[in-house]
Amino acid sequence: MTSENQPKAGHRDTPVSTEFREFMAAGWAADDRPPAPRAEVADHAARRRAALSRRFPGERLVIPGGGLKVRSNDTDYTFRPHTAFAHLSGLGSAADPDSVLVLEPAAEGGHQAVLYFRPPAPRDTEEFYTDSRYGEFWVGYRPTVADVESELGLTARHIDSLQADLAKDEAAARLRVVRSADPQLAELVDTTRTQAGSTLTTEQQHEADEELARELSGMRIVKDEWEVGEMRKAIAATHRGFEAIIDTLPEAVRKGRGERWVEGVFGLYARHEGNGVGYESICASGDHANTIHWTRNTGEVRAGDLILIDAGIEIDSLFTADITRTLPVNGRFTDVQRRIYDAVYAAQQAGMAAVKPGNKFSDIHAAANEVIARHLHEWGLLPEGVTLEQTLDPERGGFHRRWMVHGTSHHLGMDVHDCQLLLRQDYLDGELKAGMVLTVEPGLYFKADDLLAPEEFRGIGVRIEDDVLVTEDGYENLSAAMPSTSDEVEQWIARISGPTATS
Ligand SMILES: [Mn+2]
Repeated sequence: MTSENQPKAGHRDTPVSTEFREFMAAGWAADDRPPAPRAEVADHAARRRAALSRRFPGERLVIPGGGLKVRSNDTDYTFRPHTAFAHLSGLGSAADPDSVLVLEPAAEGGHQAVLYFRPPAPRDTEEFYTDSRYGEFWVGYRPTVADVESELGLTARHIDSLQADLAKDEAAARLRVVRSADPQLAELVDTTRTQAGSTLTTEQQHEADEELARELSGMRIVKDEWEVGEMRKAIAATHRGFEAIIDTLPEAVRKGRGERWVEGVFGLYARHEGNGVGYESICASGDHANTIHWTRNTGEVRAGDLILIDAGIEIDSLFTADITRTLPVNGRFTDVQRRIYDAVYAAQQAGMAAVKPGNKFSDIHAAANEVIARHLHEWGLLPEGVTLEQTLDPERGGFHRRWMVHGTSHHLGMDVHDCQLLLRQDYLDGELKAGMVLTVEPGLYFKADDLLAPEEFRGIGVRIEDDVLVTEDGYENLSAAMPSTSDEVEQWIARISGPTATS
């Protein structure tokens, strides 16, 4: 509802004559476009709303899409709606800023969905040609109330009626809002329910809001068939992006600042095939691979190094892939690089084998970590006298974590770290169920200045990450089409770059 205010600069305002106003308002062809057709996602979104409705009977639920954030002065960051809003409305990358979905408790039980937004101003208004944030003259086509209603199969209203609608009847005291999606609207909800005589303390009200946010985050944990299909599309697009990277590696080496070149090429595919990247791409060559969140991507890409690329394309429904491949820049692993790579691959296979209904989410990490620890033990890297059992016991050891500090898995969907608000009992300690999508992404990281690592290991970092669907009897690796053994990776690069590669 409430985009950040842009600071007003008066130095370019021009006086507007009445004659000009009249001139601008006239002479536009009538808008005779038919309303937008019903979107494929509409039925899915309706089903999601029905599930939420059953969970909060009689309560008015406010799910804001969020507003524009100022980048500087009168320019904004690219808008991306809050994921809960996108999930329940069905609006993906086309969502307008300052939209709010309200689930209105219905007299006969259940809820009615109302989408509040700002429809385009008619052409005889000043907003049409003076408002650089919303005017169609500036920002292009925007949907009408009729468009939204026919596309999404819900009721749509002008955002100006939201405040009064939130305050009407006794449900005004039983409001819940997703606070983080729109802090200003959250304040309005606070005032509204207090004035309506809510008997809850502020703290209890905020707890109720948190419960709603957690429910919205958690209800996405099992993906239906349509959602899995969207995941497949995101992964296929990401696959093509990775192949474009492989194709451009020689150029990345030649041009200098090659990590940025790689980031840019992937970003080109992300924007062309989808809405954009699902998160900032990590393009980390050589020792940068050992910086887990290396998104600066300012480094060189050198022949002889490995380049770790952790990137995913978010398609227009906002589902995103999250894939990591670690590639030898010149097409061939050295013996040492291969030794480390194969250890990570073995750990990933062990992690995947633990993906089946009934197992706990944390079993994946335990299985992968056991393989990581075993290799480190065999290589003699653990402290003198520490056994494998000891390092795997978190109370007495955990030494192997020096070289594998992160978790092995996270849920994946419309958010790269999906379902993040779930409590530990439902996430880490939760049971795997068919329809969940998660990553399996162990790694080994030997920093260039790590004096406890063998000299030949220093500066080598490897992670392999795939996106996995839990099935009735195990798992399906949704990104299996992207080569991942060391031999397959070499063949993949040779196939794309040709026999001369980049050496
Ligand atoms: Mn990941």
